[in-house]
Amino acid sequence: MSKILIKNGRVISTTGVVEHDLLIDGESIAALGAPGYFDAVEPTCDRVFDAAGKYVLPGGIDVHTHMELPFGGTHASDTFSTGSVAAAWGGTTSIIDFAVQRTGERVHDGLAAWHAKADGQCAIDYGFHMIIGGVDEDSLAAMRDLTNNEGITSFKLFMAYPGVFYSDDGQILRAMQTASELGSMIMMHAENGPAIDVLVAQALARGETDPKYHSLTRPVEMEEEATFRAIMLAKVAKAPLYIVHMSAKEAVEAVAGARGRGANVFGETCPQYLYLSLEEHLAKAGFDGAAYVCSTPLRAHSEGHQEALWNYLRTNDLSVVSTDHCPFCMKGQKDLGLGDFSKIPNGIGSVEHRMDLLYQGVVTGEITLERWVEICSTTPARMFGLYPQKGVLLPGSDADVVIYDPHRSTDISAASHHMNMDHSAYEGIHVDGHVDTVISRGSVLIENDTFTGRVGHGKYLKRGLSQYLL
Ligand code: DUC
Ligand code: ZN
Ligand code: ZN
Repeated sequence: MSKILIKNGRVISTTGVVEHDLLIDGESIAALGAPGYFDAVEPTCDRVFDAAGKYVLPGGIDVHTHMELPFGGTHASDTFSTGSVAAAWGGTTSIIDFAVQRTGERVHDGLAAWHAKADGQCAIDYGFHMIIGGVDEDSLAAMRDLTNNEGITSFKLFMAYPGVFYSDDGQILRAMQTASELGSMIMMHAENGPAIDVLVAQALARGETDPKYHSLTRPVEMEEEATFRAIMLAKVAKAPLYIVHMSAKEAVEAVAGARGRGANVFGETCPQYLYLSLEEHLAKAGFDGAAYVCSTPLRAHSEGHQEALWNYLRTNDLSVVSTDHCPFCMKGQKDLGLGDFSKIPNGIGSVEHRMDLLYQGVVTGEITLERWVEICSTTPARMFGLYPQKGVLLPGSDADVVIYDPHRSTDISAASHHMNMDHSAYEGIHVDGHVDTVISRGSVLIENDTFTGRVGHGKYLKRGLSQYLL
């Protein structure tokens, strides 16, 4: 059992920033104390990190990743191994990935396949949500078993992608009723898929094939309408509802309205919706915009979505920032959609950059340090039943710790990132701040710009019910 002392740092929690030293014993946090409090035990420590001038925060938790997801005629290009190492580089010490039940498949078979992919392959701890791709008696029974026995307490449903993951309103209601009975969380991809499919076919018939039509055929109204419908169905079923990857301000307005009425409705957004846009990225000349095809789509900057999303992050109508990490290479994957935007695999990879990109919100005054930690670590832990094991630096919590250096900077580039992608959606972006040291359950994963961790270190996280309900 090794002992680690982190001294002279500024420890960030949701409630403030304090100068505290932190003692790690084995895999857990042993104690926090005023600067110098652990001087007497320092000689007995195996490692001592001087965090003077740096921040000390709970490891990031990215609750929305898709490692190796079969999608769009190919597979997301990060394995659990490459993706979890990349996450560690970026200060993320836990992920919750989406295990998949495809239409026609049994939930338990889909789950077993996901365990087989991840087992022994992760550098950081990981849990699963379950995508329910076919709501029927079998899958509803499986929801009960997963919640009660497997530590999977959240289920994603799709109002989009007919023929792939889509559920109709009746199926959604039934799954929500089951979630209500169990206390589990419904996660919703809220876009009106059948209507979008009509708009896509019409655009293609007009010869509109460039990547930008991906967004133009998924207008704001399709996200807004589906979000509102999901909220109404959840109200009828009395189920908690978490809307994933929100990009349209009008849709978040619907979440804010429901929250104002006291409903257990929560919103998540992703860095791409805070920083990237239809005009500047998706509409790039030629096929370059394909890099930015994801769903929900990037929105028009001129419509004010980015400003509104930052504001909703401050008001907690958006409670979590995840990445929806779903990487595809340009060559051999995104190029499946050359000449037909609807065949471009949907997804952006950024599991490595979430903590840095959100820290930019602190630098630019959009959010406080406390809010940074809250939306990237503490709320994700509470929302998905991992608190206080994760998401907080308290005695007894897992020693998942990031030392963050606000005096260094990071240049994001495919040439230096660790994700298995031949491009970066954030190529050339310069961010203030740099992940200095990353510790996962007392093991040092990153220090001195070197990965010192181990694939296989990461453990499966059996989660409890949400601790975030109103
Ligand atoms: N959206 C994406 O962009 N990729 C994967 C699935 C999804 O809903
Ligand atoms: Zn989705
Ligand atoms: Zn997703």
